[in-house]
Amino acid sequence: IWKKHGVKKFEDADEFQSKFIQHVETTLARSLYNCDDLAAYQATSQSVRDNLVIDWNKSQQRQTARDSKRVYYLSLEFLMGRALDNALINSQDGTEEPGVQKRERIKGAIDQLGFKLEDVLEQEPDAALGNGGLGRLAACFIDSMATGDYPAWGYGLRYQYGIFAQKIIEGYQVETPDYWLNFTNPWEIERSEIQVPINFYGYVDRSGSESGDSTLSASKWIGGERVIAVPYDMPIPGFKTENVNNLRMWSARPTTEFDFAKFNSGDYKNSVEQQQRAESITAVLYPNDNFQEGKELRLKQQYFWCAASLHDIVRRFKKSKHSWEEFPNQVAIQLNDTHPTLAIVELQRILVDLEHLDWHKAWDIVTKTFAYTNHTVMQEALEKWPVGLFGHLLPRHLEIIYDINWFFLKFVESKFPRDVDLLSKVSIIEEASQERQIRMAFLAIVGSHKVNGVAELHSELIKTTIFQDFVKIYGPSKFTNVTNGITPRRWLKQANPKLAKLIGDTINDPQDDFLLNMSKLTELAKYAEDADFQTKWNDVKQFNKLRLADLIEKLYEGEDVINRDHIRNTLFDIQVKRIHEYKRQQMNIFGCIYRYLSIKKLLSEGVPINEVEKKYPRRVSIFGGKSAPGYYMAKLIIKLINSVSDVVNHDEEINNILKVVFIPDYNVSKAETIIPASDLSEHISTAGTEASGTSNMKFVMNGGLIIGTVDGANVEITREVGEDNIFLFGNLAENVDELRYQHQYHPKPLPEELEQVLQVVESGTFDGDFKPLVDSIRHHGDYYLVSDDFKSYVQTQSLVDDVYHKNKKEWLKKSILSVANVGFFSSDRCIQEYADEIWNVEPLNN
Ligand code: 26Y
Repeated sequence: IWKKHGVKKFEDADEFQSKFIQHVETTLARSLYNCDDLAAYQATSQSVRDNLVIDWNKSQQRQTARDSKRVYYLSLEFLMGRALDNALINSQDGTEEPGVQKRERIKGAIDQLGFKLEDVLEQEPDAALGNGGLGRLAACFIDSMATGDYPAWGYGLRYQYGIFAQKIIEGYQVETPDYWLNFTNPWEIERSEIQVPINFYGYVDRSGSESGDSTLSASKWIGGERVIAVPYDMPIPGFKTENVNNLRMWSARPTTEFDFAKFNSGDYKNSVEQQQRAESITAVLYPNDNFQEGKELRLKQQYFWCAASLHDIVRRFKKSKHSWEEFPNQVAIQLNDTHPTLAIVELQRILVDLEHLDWHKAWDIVTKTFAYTNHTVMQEALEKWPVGLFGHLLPRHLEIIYDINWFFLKFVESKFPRDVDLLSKVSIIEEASQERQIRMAFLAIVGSHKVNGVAELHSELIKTTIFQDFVKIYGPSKFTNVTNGITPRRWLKQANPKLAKLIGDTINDPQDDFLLNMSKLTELAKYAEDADFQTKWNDVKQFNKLRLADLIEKLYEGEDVINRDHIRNTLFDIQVKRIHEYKRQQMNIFGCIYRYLSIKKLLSEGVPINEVEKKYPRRVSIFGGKSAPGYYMAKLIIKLINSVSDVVNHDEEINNILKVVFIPDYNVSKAETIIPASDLSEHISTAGTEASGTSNMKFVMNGGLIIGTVDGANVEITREVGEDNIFLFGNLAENVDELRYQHQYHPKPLPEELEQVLQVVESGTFDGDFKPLVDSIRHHGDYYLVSDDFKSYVQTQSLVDDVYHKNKKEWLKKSILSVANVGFFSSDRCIQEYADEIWNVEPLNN
């Protein structure tokens, strides 16, 4: 009977339409007469989701039946953006008649129903459950794991509020809550039949243990507060495969347990309030990027999520009836930074306290299971938890950490006898500060079998700086590099359909195989100097620049910021990313000010504007990005950009040859419009501070050139695209320490270019008080070395002008060659490296 009534996927436009109408009339309980764009989005999504769920069920059954090793990617952030267009693109399966892709047929079907696909797609709110690079990396990875047919799940938290929405009021950032679940989310499947109890606080009861007071053998943790974890699943479709993976996100709920003590004391109201507090655990994403705060609720989030995920993983493992020794052959767990490090401790607790395994046997299983990815070398971003706070919330876990540390230090001592200095340097417990702190990165290293950085330079840096002692202890083979990547489905096909089409047409690949096999792009190289092809290439860029001009006009409420008449010879210079001193948006805006002053100077000397334009050709400098709400200096940088924008954009004398634009509320869906429009993008961090960067890869994949420092993945981008095709400048990482020392002990006058700029900023030309920003350079050691790199930055910008405006053919050639050689940065390559080098898993073919 089950077979006879089996559900079927819609296959063509006609079947899609009947699904759509069915969802409008039943799921949404509306009629076609009151179906607006939002309802059309909901009905389309429900219909597409039905298809996904059918494949999802098959994939999960297959993964279970094959009993193969599974990968679990633990990340506190998944910056997914929108799901619908991605699902439509990924539904393309290669069986279509040539030239008519599935997405195009759905588009036609929606058209017939009286809607426009573009408008329908715009209805979807971004799933903005992440801050920046780390969260977006997790999103690209699950796309590639699904596409590569890996049996892999993501585990995260279902925050009710994602990263705040940014408003700009009088030039300042103002944060407003992102209640993204306002309308029901068609992409999630609530699994309320699964309820995992999670405990906090309480005490450890060792009265029942055989060895009396030993913490090493099974101990009983009596929790003092209990909440329930309920999973919400999001299907993750692969491209050109029927494989659909799962992203499981936990939500906190109160228990239905009855608190007799409170009830008896007549404290009904309080017992309800305590229950309500449960929900606060998954209420909001912490908006800090690369900066740790040590808040108890954050630790609570981390444990809630690790405990729920491990419970789930262990339950699934137990169903397979393998022995515990088999666990690392069946399960690989990747830790996205130290945020999920508690999972290491929780697995050890499960094995020792609940499953009664011997400590060492358990620890062997744990370390073979976990691997840790580091994303930063900056001290302020490394997680540490005060022992007091930690032990109060998780008393048993603190004991286990002490025991892990004890055995670790014993091992170190046996290898390096009497090196007391070394012991205190590598101890998981830091004793130096007033209060003892748990160093989560050290715990993650000790509990993992592999540690990786995210770009070559960064992976070398962690070995020689923050983790050098661990290289000495474990040897270099525990440390490896996996250079980051991005998914070409979203960042090429979805964001830039015109470029994807031109590429497909040119290399004779109508079914977009290049999106799976990016080495095919190298065929573009032979057209790099072809005049005809260059024209088409340039036309795509112009189209995308107009699309961005429309977005900016909308955000500036009709103000015509970008002059469309000159768009063809206006260079779009873009820096979009989180605002951070180390990313040096301040250097970029100082560069804009310098350019503005230079233009004004020529004009004041009586040089006619058309002559000035020859020296300073048309440029729009575009900024976007959020600052952490409590990051004073970053917020001041945002204000300066907006104040400069105000002055420059309204100065009629300069005749629009320079514009400065701040795009509010930068997010994934805006990135999809912004990135394809860039001629030039800025990746100008102080050398040695940006672990990798991933937007650099996105810009290159869309035919933009880079101005950048020798930092993060810029190094490998240079290797891949060739040093003629990137504008590098500035000091090298190896010189940073020395330069900082010089600033402290032998300060020199600032370079005249920067001196000029700072004086104008100090003079009050731009609205706001920027003293702290200026002082950080003049008087506080210029930690990010703006003064050391400013001159070469300005010079390199003028080189950019020359190539773009005097040798457009050369520029286009660079652009085409860059795309031809960008294939290495596909996250498919990256996931294959993780699978081969770290997880030891194979794709599951149908
Ligand atoms: C401790 C906590 C508050 C915290 C929260 C978020 C710490 C760090 C972060 C986020 C870090 C992050 O996004 N790092 C970025 O990861 C990208 C992916 O590997 C890199 O490309 C990028 O260089 C790095 O800054």
